[in-house]
Amino acid sequence: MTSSSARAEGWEQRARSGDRVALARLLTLAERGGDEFADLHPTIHARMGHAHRIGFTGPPGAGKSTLVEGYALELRKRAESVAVICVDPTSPFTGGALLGDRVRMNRLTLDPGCFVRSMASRGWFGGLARTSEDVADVFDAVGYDRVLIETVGVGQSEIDVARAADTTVVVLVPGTGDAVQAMKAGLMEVADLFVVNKADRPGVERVVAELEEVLQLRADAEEKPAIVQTVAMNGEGIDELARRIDEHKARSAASGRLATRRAARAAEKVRRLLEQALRERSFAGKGMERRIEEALQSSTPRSPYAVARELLLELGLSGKEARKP
Ligand SMILES: Nc1nc2c(ncn2[C@@H]2O[C@H](COP(=O)(O)OP(=O)(O)OP(=O)(O)O)[C@@H](O)[C@H]2O)c(=O)[nH]1
Ligand SMILES: [Mg+2]
Repeated sequence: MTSSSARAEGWEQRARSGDRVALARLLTLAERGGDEFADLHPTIHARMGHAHRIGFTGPPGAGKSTLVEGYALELRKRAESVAVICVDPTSPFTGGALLGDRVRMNRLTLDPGCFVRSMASRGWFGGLARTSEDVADVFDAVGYDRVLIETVGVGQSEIDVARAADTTVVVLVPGTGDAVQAMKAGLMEVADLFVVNKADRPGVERVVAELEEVLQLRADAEEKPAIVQTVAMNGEGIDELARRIDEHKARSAASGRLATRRAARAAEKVRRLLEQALRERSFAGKGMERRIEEALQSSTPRSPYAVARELLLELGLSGKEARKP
């Protein structure tokens, strides 16, 4: 064992006995990824599987953070430990709630049974899906009962984050065409449960009706998602949300869907790790960008397919001959 992996194993042990500093270090290691985390992961993996992972996604400003905070407080009443992962929408096309209007979950940060981790959504090795899943793995392994993951439902990678949960909650609000927007964004297919938040505002019945209409079209009719109305701001409907989330978990565990979903998640993870590694092995240090330009330079324009074959051949990854030009 290398000294760095011995150190990480030490953090893992201390984190399990409640050391928040050790846990924070472990989370940073998970975010950074790379060999050190890969060395530690079998240890983490062996302790995983207890936590219920719940993804919350929906349009910017829908009240996801308010809802997650309220739900976490509800879980705390039942003495469950709760970890929250907030993926900050730093991408240019999602402003999030109006500046200064965003809820920061302050009511959770002083509770020793809660741990809130905010992650910037860009810049980590392997992307958002990799990072948030590895952070969730850490929380799971060190013994948290529930891991709540908030991402804004704009863009495929953000939606993927929420989808990589055992239960995915899509949060909508009353307002013209919200259900239709959600459908366009691909949120309909990932939802195990819908929340219509801000039910104190007019237009609730209309969103619910729109949702029900759209849900008619879903093929897996027996697993039709429930629709819960909430006013996250004052806690209304949170108890029903909690009940519905538990119901979904119990049903999917009993039917075998939970196991299938977790297995699919593991396969997807291996796929992503392989892709990443292959990309790095093929591209890193070989001046591939320059080679692409060189190969394309010719008096007559060359087919990208032919160029790709030629380069694969150079990399020893293809048996096919490149046909010129
Ligand atoms: N009227 C009303 N306002 C709410 C309700 N829930 C949340 N809000 C308000 O909506 C605003 C945005 O809430 P957030 O919880 O930050 O929303 P969010 O979806 O997490 O926002 P982003 O993370 O920026 O996408 C805040 O001002 C909340 O107080 C609700 O049930 N009713
Ligand atoms: Mg938020």
